[in-house]
Amino acid sequence: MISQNSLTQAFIEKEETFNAHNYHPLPVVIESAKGVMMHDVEGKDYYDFLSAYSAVNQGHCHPRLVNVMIDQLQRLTLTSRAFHNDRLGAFAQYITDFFGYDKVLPMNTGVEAVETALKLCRRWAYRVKGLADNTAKIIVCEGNFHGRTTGVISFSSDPDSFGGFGPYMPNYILVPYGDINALKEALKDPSVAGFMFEPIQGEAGVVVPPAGYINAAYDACKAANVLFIADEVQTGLARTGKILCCDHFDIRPDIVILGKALSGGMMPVSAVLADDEIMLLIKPGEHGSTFGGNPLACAVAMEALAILKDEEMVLNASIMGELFRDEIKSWRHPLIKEVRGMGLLNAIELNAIDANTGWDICMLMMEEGLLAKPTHGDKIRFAPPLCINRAEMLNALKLIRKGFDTYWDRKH
Ligand code: IF1
Repeated sequence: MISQNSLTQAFIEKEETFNAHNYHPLPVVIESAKGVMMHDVEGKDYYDFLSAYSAVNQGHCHPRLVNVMIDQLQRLTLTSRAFHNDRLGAFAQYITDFFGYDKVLPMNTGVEAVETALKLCRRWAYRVKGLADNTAKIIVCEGNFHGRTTGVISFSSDPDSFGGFGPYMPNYILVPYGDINALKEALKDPSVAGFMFEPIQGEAGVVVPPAGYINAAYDACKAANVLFIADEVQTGLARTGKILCCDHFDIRPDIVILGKALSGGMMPVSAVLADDEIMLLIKPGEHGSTFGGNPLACAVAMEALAILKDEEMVLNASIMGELFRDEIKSWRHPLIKEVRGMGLLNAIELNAIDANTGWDICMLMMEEGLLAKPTHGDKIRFAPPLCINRAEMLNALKLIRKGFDTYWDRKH
């Protein structure tokens, strides 16, 4: 008889022996998943309240995505962009119509799409705004997370992201997130070409900007002839109760960055959306990637977008998110300082007892059968797949409550 968890330990030890130690995962080994549920190697079930950081909005292994991929896999997966393929045009038409932009530039990971947006912004600065070459500046926000390339960490304010990886890319200006006066001051610099932001800062702990900030920021950028660049890699695709988080503010960004759930968590698919005035500034041979816009990615992305609409995930995210926040507020739990978020992108800010409070509560919720992860110690992010139904949400809330109560009882 294998002892409890020895299977888990064996998998973890193998991973630690042969894989880089660039993460600190919860001690659980997942072997399958479906919808909102994940199953570990010990045969235990868990509610997934991370959704692979909002990459699995449609639910794990959605059958429509599996079927579309199996079909495409047996026909064509990759041509590179050296040749046309029969899926890219259909995808480009579908996604530009879906979001209302002239053009899309498909990439793979979120950070590649972020880098693409930054290159488009600089190209626009020199060819349209008229800045001298190599002078363009881009404003970003403190607490940002836009990915982990050396270019993108150059403007991170998190030492864990940028420490020990210098030297850094110049000409980024950091302003406090949500501070409209600081943004307006930075916009006085005539070399500024763009402002890139997350409509809600995910990694920072689901930081929702003050009321009016996004609209005021948009107006200030337009007045300064500066591009408004929304990184919706995590907040987009119905996660916050709108198809794009910027839709809450009736704002149409100049550039939209998408990733993660664009494939429903099946494979890396990302994209940049913009109108012709910006997108056509990149000419043939000036940007791209081996897998960007590959037929398999195009097929799965069209289906992933269609599922969001067909299964009314925008509405469900809004309704289930409100249920989540209302229930948690009703607890008036001593460990909970605040619950915040939009749609199904939420976080609990803790009245932490020590540096491990977030982790320890996540460990206890894991024992109850729910997986979530702390961010920056005193916040726990809760982001289940957008297919979660009322019964599942109420069950999950019971498990969250048990985790919090057990922690509190052990500390008192
Ligand atoms: C990790 C964080 C979340 C993102 C936004 C671009 C990207 C991300 C708003 C880059 C990626 C992921 C990366 C992953 C964990 C996760 C994360 F904790 F790192 F910060 F979600 F908050 N813009 N976020 O959130 O997309 O290149 O990863 O496809 O690196 O640990 P990517």
